[in-house]
Amino acid sequence: MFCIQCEQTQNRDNNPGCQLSRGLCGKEAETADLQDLLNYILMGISMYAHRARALGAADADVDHFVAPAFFTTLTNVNFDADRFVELIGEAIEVRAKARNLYTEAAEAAGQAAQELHGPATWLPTALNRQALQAQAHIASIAQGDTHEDIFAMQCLLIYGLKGCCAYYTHALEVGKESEEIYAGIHQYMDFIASKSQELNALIEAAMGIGNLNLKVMALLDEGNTDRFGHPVPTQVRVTPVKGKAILVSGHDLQDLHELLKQIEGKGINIYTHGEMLPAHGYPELKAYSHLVGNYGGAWQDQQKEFANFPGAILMTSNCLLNPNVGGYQERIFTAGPVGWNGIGHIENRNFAPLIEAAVAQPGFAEDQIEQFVSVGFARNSVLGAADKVIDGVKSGAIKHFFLIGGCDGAKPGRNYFTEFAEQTPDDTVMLTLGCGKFRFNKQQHGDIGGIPRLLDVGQCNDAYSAIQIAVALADAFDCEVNDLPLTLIVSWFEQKAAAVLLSLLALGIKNIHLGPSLPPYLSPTVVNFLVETFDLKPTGNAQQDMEAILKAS
Ligand code: SF4
Ligand code: SF3
Repeated sequence: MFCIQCEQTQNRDNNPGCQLSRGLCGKEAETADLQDLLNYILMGISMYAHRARALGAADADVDHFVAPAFFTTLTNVNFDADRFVELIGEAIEVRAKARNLYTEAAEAAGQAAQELHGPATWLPTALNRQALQAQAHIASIAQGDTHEDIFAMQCLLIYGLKGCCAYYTHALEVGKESEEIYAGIHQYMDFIASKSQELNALIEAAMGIGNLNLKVMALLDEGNTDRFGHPVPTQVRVTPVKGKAILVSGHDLQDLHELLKQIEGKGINIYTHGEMLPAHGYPELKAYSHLVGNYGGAWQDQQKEFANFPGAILMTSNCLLNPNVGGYQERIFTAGPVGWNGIGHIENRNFAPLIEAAVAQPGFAEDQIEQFVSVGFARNSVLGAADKVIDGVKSGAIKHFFLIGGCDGAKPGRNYFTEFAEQTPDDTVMLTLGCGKFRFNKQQHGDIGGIPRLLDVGQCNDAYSAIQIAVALADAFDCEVNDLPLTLIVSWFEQKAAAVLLSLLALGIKNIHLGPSLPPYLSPTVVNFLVETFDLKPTGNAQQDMEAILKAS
């Protein structure tokens, strides 16, 4: 096992990477190895699909397979070794289809098909856990003695593309797909498989993945808003009400919608958890009266919070932790890309087992005192109040904007983000998104002339919405985004955040403060490049950073 994809990766004697019997996230070495093999074969699929597309040939089965399969290997998504054996078997079949597609397209074009190797041809000796694990070394990212800068860039590409594929999977779930995105995914998978040693080509590909991810997030935004309407400012109850209950976590709004429909009239209340909180702002979702509130905070606290939740739980995407620790393994269910060995998995959005588990639980015995947080400040509602915001800036009532958001995690250094939010002066506005917001979204931040000082833009993918807000403000002030009184304070944890970071960099956004630490796979040279080219800053001390930002603005 060697896995270095997330912020909490182990670090022994300055040697980063989880490489013992289990990663810090709970992923067993065997599962990590099987994930490497799956990723390897996915690259093989794309090697053929990319070449076939250049000859005008595409196949829906091939295209549809890669992104959702890649998603299963993100941090805190799927821990089920058997599921990866199945996926590897399916991937081998899809690769054969992609190979035929390419061979036939080359033949039709009167060309000789290229002989491809490595991920394009590798086959296991047998399709079982033991045989696969014995051969997994060929697919390890740590394989070979790659120079540290090349290794850093290869990691950035793989993890950025993983995040992008995860968002694309969400877009597919809300009925959006795009030829351009399929082509881009295959192109960059193929590029990664080529193991380029050219630093400039690798940097160019990183920016390409950033741009691709921007288009994916735009597509997902379109899918969510077409289906559920544009989010509107909404007060969300964060204390329980009496009755049977289901908790829905993760990012998949379609899962929540289906469940809301299936549960109608059954007397069960639904609560959102973690990244599902922004769902309350969507008109088509908030219309359901049994979507009663939000429960708990960010993903890292789930073992305690789920243990105390007196109902059933649905995990629609990342971030899942070991459900056996809190003793709620009988009443938690996974869906879509998520999995844990022995935990019930919902197939085809048939939520009957989840509903049954909720009915068997006691539910909340009584109403607790009402408390609320606000959501629904995505691009449409913020830009609807743009005149007010622009006047606020012109009159000097709003001195600065901060975007404080991204992924949360368990490390103590993450207090930085809590402290930073607490120290924002009263004449500044905070935009937030991702699960990092739970560090400060229940505090009272007040308002500036009716504009709330904390505006919850949405999930991490709603970085797209935040970018649109920034671009519109820049237009209004006839300047560049980098010239706005705006500072981005980004917390990263997993690969979706890597994709968002690449998108921000590809847009040329400078002066991003990134923490709580820099990605462990980056080499000093690559970090220097990012610092010099993009003015990227590692987060330091909240008070000192705040002083420096306000002094410079
Ligand atoms: Fe380690 Fe993170 Fe990989 Fe889990 S996902 S094995 S914690 S690096
Ligand atoms: Fe959080 Fe996992 Fe990333 Fe979507 S739920 S921001 S960490």
